[in-house]
Amino acid sequence: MYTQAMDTMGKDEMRQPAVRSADELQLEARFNERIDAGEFIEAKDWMPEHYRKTLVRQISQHAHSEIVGMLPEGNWISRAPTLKRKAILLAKVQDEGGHGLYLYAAAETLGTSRDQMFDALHTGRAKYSSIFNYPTLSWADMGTIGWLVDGAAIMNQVPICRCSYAPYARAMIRICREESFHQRQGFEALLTMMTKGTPAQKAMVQDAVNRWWWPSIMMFGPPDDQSPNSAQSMRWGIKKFSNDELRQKFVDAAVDQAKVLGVTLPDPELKWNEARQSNDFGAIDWAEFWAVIAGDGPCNKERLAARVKAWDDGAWVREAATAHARKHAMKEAA
Ligand code: BYC
Repeated sequence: MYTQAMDTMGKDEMRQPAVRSADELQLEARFNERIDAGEFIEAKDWMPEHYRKTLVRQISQHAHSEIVGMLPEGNWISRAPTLKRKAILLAKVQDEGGHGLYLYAAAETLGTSRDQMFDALHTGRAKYSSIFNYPTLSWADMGTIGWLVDGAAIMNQVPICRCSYAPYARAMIRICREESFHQRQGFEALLTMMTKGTPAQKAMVQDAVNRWWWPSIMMFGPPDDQSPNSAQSMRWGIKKFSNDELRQKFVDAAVDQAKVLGVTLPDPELKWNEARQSNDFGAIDWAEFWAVIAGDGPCNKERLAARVKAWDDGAWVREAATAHARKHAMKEAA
């Protein structure tokens, strides 16, 4: 089961802090004032334990998502249709590895080691984004992941560039620039297939969009009234918008982009609402979402097994690097 968050405390404990001393209450009041004033919190600043744990939970899940997110696309590197597409895909997957590393480094500033985070991932205690538990069945999935999955990621992540924890905010600035390139290359790949492709290629794009649409809008997380972490994370400026607000912004942007591409979004209830100045959309299958994050998605076991194998296969590299560092340190000391 891949269901537990990156915390050592139980959920109730996480949400109801223990009795605190007068000093601690004062520190917390000062911390809240800084948050209210829109100040950034740095790694060495005092912070409530729950704030620290919430950040470790979110940042480590985010880092794992980047690393696991390399797998569905890695599957297509050797089958890219042209050298140009192969080079783009290689660069994109490599960027995602880099994003994972910035994020692990940001989480480490909060006192959790990379080994602890990897252990939580490999033993199924940590979550990663639901979206990466779906299979990539055709080349059009590469373009669709860029367009929809990276598009959803940007919508969610741009506000994090202004989140209250400075090391996370700084990491997100570079990540968002690269994600923006990822989204555009996906859109451009799909546009090429839709404007210059054969009927079979156009059908392949539509099929990919049909399969990725609903999982993409699930990426924003459960509806606000079923999101246990949102209220506190928004209070602390970790989240700037709620899950439903970001989902709505994404749907509105995607509807216009789908028109340019000439694809149909697979939701018969998708319709412009003049009064709300937004698109209404059909009911999301939340049972599917909860099943996927509980470990029962189409590819959960395969993804986790691939990560564990990569870790085990890399043991000799870690040992060699450690031995080299030790030798280097001994030489320096001598
Ligand atoms: N998948 O109270 P809630 C990317 C969990 S993109 C799995 O609303 P929160 C990439 C949630 O963790 C993807 N689990 O939580 C793109 C919580 O469980 P725990 C990564 C999910 O934290 C392209 C429970 O459900 N992006 O990296 O307030 C290529 C209740 O939810 C999901 C980020 O991580 C989900 N979709 O809000 C390569 C962005 N949604 O922890 C890579 C940063 C919810 O209590 N993260 N859950 O056991 C965030 O913005 C927030 O953490 C979320 C969830 C909006 C995702």
